[in-house]
Amino acid sequence: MSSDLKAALLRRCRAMEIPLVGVADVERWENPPFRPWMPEEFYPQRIFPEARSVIVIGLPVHLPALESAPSIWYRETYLTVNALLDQYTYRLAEYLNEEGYPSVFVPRDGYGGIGALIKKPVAFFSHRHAAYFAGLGTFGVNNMLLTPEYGPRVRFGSILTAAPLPPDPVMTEEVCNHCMRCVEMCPASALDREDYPAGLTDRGACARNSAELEKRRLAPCGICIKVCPIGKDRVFYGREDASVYARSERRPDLHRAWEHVRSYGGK
Ligand code: B12
Repeated sequence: MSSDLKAALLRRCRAMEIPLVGVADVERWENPPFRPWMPEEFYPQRIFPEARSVIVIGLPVHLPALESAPSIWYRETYLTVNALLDQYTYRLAEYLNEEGYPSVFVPRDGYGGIGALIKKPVAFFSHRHAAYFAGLGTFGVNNMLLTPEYGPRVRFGSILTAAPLPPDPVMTEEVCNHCMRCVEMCPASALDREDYPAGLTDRGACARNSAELEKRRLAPCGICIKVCPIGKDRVFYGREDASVYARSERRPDLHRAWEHVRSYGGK
């Protein structure tokens, strides 16, 4: 196990303003934490047989931009975070390659447009399961990985590496508080009240809603992550009261701002 390499990697991440980083060893996929579990073909060591560890990074989605969703502001934020995830994970993989450990980055999404998802709503590798094993959070009713720092308002990217790095502990305390705001406010009624993975997203309904928004260049939807009350980002931005999305009288100033943003930039 190389603790020095891990320390050097964490220093690099800090220098790149990456707030969340975790490491999982690939054996964790062999011991499913819940059922149903994914087929073995999705395990990192099946995709890249040299893999010994998976490094997962998380970049936050800024809550005030997301709050205007669906909007061009959130869409552009999402695209920017995606581009950074790909670039950072590529660069970290290259660093590990230079250090002599064969490594690859996995693109943050891995599908060719919403049409591909409507046909087959799964990607070849799951970043949120990797983030779970890397100790970054636990699954919420909205099917997302919730982190104490940003709730579900964080996007993940992963690096599969031959480097045997010391893994981080898996988080045991549940982060979701089962408030059900995500279920109640989903515009596609795609979520149910059961915990993940018993209550899986109705992927078809979610993807079709996204396809409609895409026609107006306003995808993704983002509502199930904006209404989640969990996350220190809420305190940071002064948004502790997550009831404001359903009750405009609580923050008319914010509702006016969101209406303004939404009325520009879409088709
Ligand atoms: C496909 C996809 C979608 C699809 C389908 C969602 C889905 N599959 O649940 C759509 C378009 C609907 C979607 C929507 C959203 N997504 Co999305 N999406 C993905 C993507 C590209 C792949 C997900 C995937 O395939 N997972 C793999 C399988 C293993 O997971 P699973 O589907 O839950 O499977 C379980 C069970 O089905 C069971 N199982 C039983 N039998 C079988 C059989 C097979 C073949 C499989 C695979 C599994 C299986 O095993 C699994 C383990 O429990 C990932 C990026 C990535 N590559 O990871 C982002 C990702 C999951 N999305 C993300 C986000 C944020 C969203 C949205 C909020 C939209 C947005 N960006 O604003 C919404 C939220 C929807 C919701 N509440 O669920 C983030 C999540 C971040 C987080 N904090 O958790 C990700 C990780 C992107 C990223 N790089 O950060 N998404």
